[in-house]
Amino acid sequence: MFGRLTLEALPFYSPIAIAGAVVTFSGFAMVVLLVSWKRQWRYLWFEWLTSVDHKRIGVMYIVLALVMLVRGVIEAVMMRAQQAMALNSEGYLPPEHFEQLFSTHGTIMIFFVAMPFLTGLINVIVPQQLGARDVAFPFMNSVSFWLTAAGAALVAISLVIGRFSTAGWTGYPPYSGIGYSPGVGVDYWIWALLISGVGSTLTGINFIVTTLKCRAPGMSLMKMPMFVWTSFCTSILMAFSFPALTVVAIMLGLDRTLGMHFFTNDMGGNMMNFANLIWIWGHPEVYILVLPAFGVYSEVTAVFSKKRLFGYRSLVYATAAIALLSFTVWLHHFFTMGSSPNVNAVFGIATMIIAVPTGVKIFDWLFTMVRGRITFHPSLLFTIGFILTFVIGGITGVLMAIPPVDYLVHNTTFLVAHFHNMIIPGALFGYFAGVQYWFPKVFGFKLNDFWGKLVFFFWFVGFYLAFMPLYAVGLLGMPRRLVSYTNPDWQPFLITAFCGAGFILAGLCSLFMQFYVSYRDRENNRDLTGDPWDGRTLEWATSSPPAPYNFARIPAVTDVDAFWVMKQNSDLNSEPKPGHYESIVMPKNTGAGVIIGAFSFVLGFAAIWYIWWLAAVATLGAIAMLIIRSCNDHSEDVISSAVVFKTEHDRWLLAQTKGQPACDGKRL
Ligand code: HEM
Ligand SMILES: [Cu+2]
Repeated sequence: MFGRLTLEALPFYSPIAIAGAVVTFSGFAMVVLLVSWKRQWRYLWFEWLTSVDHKRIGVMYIVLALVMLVRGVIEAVMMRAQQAMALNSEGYLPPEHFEQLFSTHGTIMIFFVAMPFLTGLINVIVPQQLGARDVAFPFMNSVSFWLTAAGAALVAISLVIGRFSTAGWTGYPPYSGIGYSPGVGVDYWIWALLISGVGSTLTGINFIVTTLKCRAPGMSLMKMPMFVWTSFCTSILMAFSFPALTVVAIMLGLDRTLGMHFFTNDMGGNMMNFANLIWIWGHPEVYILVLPAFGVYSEVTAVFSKKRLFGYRSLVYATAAIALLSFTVWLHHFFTMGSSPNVNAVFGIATMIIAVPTGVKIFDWLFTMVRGRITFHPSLLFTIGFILTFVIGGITGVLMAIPPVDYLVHNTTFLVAHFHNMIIPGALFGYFAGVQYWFPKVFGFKLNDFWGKLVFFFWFVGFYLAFMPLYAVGLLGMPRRLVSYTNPDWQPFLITAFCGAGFILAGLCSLFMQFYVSYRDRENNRDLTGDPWDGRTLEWATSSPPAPYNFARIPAVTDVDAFWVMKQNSDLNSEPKPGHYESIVMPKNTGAGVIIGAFSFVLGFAAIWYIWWLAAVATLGAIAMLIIRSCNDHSEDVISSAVVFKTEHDRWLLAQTKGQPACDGKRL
């Protein structure tokens, strides 16, 4: 009846596991209680959970990412604490725990922090930058989000019921096979990736179509803002690479449950098939993470230098080149696994070539700032911090692209330092910059500047303290994923790295403090103009927060910096006139997305525990929901022209009384 699920699954085997379960469970209970106490369930359900508005879905993605980031960073600090004290001793974590920690940390950071974060930013901003009212497939967008959330929920519940994988974030067989990992851990990993991965594939498709089909009149491809370009390339990478992940996860699952032997050494299998498949997804994934951040950096440098972006065309071509090349280098992830020297050399050279378009971009950002009128907004600080730091990571990457060098540092902490050096400045800094930059657009008030600078300071300094020592200790020969060691030379580095992790934790706390302080003072930070930074692209032409339909009238575009040109040429602050507006058709909210997500979660959970009847029920439920939704002919609402006019006029009046020009582009 309950498959493998027995009371044994509860975490009474160790105090640390109990603590983890208690924190997870009480966190969840606290949210439920708080919402009930504030009587916000109706609001939450009707306004947020069932929303198909791209802006709300985007915000929910980012909230999910931040919640998971808290867990990811705490796990990181726990690992650093372990290694700081584990010289000639066991430290405080048993090996099995340490293995779960690096596996969940890696899995969470990639799939449930970075992916939802960038997808959230894309969701909020891309339709507005395109001058569109929503994405091409709003309902599919909601499904994508709830699939991602279902995957995250599986990882979260693995803390309470059963255990997570100990096979690392890439789950290489044979260790992840049923022989070496008979428990449910790897199955949790497989199902979390499967479910959220389908969501990412759908997101990719959605934004490819949105970008190609929903641009405002006049916006040719070469007039799209840089963030749209990088998001577009990211979407293409998502749509083409995530299916490989889905396939490899299914194959590993079949190996484990049906004894298929795709990846075993006997019965005709070969684990190199796994390495190839997972990195055919995995390397493009790296660029899925960084490209949207590159887009943010491009927007931020131009706006806070008060200049046109330098080398727009070269940035577009560089982005496309990076996207294309990212599919041609995957084999550098297994240089040491016995390919011929020629094969290694080819992939080594291919890898180094990616540094060229990346270098082009760095120079474009620098030249944008040269002789600009620079404002050191926190988002620009993150950009500058990124440029300084990312170059170091890039150099170590080119180093490791030389196969003989890779043999030396393979599986050492040098590699750990390298990829954090790429991902933290290259992706996370960009997402933070995006939050600092676009927050007033979404919520209608600005973030506190002082705390924003503090967030940057702690993350920046913390990064150097936490990861530069790992380069050094890696060259001294310390392998990665080590629970304890006997070489006293390593310890000072590891203690420094622990302090760095503490700084980063302080940075994360500062971010939440910044949200709190800014919310508390929101009346003073209010922005009614919709354009607090004197922006250049169309998202600043909407009001803040934007009406559900974004643009009362679809703007006409003549330039890359569409809004900038409009501001030069016309009076955007004139009073809205009745008869100026048409009625607007918008999709209605629907619970179908949440319900499909919930069924997927149940499906995953049931399959992990071999509760096959429940898995069948959940699958049928999800399919039934999809069919019911597809038969719904009343999925749209009409907002009449009178309502649109009233909304616009009220906003205009409010801005007039507050003495702020309502430069919201409604009359474009
Ligand atoms: C916030 C600061 C962070 C710290 C202090 C930190 C620390 C660590 C540590 C100690 C490990 C284990 C290293 C080992 O193999 O010995 C690790 C692994 C890893 N981290 Fe982080 N990390 C941080 C942020 C991130 C971020 C933002 C990402 C990605 C978005 C990330 C992705 C990974 C991955 C993929 C692994 C490999 C997991 C594995 O070995 O399977 N980390 N990190
Ligand atoms: Cu790679």
